[in-house]
Amino acid sequence: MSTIQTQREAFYGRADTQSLAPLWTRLKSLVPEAPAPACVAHQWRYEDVRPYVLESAEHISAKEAERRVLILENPGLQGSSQITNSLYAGLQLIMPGEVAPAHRHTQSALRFIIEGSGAYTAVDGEKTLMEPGDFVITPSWTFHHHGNETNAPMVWLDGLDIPLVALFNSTFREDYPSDEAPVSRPAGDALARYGSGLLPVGYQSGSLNSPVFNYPYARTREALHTLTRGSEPDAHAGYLMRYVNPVDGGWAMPTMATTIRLLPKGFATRGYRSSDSAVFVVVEGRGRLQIGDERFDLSPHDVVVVPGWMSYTLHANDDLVLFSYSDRVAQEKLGFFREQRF
Ligand code: 1HN
Repeated sequence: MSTIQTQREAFYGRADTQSLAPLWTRLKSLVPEAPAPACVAHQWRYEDVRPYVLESAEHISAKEAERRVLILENPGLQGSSQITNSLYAGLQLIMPGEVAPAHRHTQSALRFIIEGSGAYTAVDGEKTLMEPGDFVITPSWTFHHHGNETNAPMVWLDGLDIPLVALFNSTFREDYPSDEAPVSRPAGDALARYGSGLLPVGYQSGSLNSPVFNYPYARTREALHTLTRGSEPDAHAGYLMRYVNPVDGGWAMPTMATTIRLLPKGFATRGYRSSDSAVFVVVEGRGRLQIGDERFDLSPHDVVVVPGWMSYTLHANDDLVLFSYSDRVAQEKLGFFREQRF
């Protein structure tokens, strides 16, 4: 080693004793020219993971587990419980007769229903029955529990902002004193009151979240198919819609941006990239997702993570419906969000 380098190394060693470190050896990796996410593109084929999700019921009850979930951990972020740098994902199973006990936490959660019919989640005093394709939100610090009074297992994808909350060290949690928190309003109340193109006169929301907490797929699907008759799909996205807070027109949740899109059979998108890493769930249909040089063949209920700032294209073999969530809403508020169309 040259004298200069030897002297520098010695200096760094002495500086380290004072908890000091040189920026100049790290600057380019601390501040790269463009995002270099540690998260990698990855697919969980539902056909492959479903047996594991169902087997988890042989090993633990929902009550003992509190939440019986297999985490979808990004292979580039092993040991982190993260699917992207800022988000968590898992597949949760609730068997007939089970209750997942009530608790609350500062993390916001979303559910995207994969399989089963009619199990419920209770959020902040209202139950909703869940059907495949429904998008359900659990706002930060609201008590919630889940139950399955049907005779079939129910599986959904959980998306939470755990890494974001951890970054700010603002995690709090509290268990409800009994398994079930009280339910004070009839099922469907929030959807009728806030999600029917109506709002109570004088309504003032004190929340950062949409007051609609279940966006039923029956309505979403009808909307997607109806709008295909009135316009051409966007070249980079297909018929892409976002879940909206009807009170202010913003995203449904403050940290996680959620969308649903339809690509008509035979349609292919042009390349697109954005600074938010996104988690996609195949709702209906088959197709292809090309991320960089990797190609993923999509089937219903598959989950795929697309790292931020990697260009991707989609191709629909059938009418293809995709749900997605990302931290776009947080990036927009902080002024970080960027996108590029090819
Ligand atoms: C949670 O509360 C749920 O309520 C799911 O279903 C997954 C992962 C970590 C922390 C809390 C749920 C969770 C979670």
